[in-house]
Amino acid sequence: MRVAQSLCPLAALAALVLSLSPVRAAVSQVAPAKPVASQPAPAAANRVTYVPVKGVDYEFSAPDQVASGIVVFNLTNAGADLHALALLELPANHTLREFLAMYHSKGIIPPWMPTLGQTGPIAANAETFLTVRMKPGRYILACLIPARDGRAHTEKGMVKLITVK
Ligand SMILES: [Cu+2]
Repeated sequence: MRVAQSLCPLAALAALVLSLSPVRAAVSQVAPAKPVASQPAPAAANRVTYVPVKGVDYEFSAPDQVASGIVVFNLTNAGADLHALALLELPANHTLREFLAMYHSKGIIPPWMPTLGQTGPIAANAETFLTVRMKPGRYILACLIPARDGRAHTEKGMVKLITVK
């Protein structure tokens, strides 16, 4: 009964609108906005961003900045050696230089550096994908594969700092 009562003014309004064509035109212009308002736009957190990453012997070519949300990294191997993509978070109080120093001297990823994900190694002309949810901050793309001479690919330059906004 309460529903019927609350609908009565709407029915009266509808009748009024139908009897006044200029008003009806105004209402029909406003109407399309209603579904948009009732369905909230996807949150920035669920925005999906495609990020091509080209790996060569020995560096990454990738954008310096990436939008936060769901990020799809597409690594393509344009070199001759095997390459992989590891995604590491660089906390605000640490530097890329610190990461490289520890990784090259001790062969470990610093304990203060979270790993978001890593692809397997891929051969020349192959591709692979890494999908992660990223919040704003600084991150490092690194190829953690040792070269034939035993030196890390990062040591040869296969590391890149990116910023997520
Ligand atoms: Cu590599």
